[in-house]
Amino acid sequence: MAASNVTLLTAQTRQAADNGEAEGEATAFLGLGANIGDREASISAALRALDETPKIQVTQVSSLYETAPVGMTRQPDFLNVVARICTHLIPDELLTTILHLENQMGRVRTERWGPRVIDIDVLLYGDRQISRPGLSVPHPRLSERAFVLVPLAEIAPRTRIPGLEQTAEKILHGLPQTGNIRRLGVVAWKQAQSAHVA
Ligand code: GSY
Repeated sequence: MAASNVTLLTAQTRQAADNGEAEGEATAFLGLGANIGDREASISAALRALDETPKIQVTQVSSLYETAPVGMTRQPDFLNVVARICTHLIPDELLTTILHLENQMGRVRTERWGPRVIDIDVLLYGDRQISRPGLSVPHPRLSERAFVLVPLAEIAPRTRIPGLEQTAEKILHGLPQTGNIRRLGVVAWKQAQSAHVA
């Protein structure tokens, strides 16, 4: 990680301590998506990079799903997964780490809803509700997005979504339609560089 990012993380930790925010262990869920280049390799590489990051451990990953694009529909289909992580990073540090990783992997934020090499969203951070510029948790569109809810309900069906007070599974079942979502299999992200669907 670049020195400037380390400095930023240290400052965020100090600010959190000043705010009385404990630096404990939290379970968080991240949504990962890719729709340019070798989509599966990007998702595998991102999972590995997250797991290799100090204070983050990837503890569970959903199946890999191929999903029709939502938002800007004239773009290639996405591959999506949801990962459960155990982290000692506070939410702002987690966000900084994710933005840094996205940049390292070549994500260029041009169009808001446009195609991307990798996209990583913080879906849930424990039972926290956070709403400030740059960081909204739970993810504000989580309850509308089958490409998030299908993999989330696969690995954490009984997880309650703070603010909605319903489980991921219940919200998924309430969606009018789950759209075009195809389960491809398991991502072999822990294995070396050549990831493949098992
Ligand atoms: O917010 C994540 C990026 N994204 C996706 C995505 O990951 N999957 C699908 N199917 N559609 C999407 N639209 C956007 S924006």
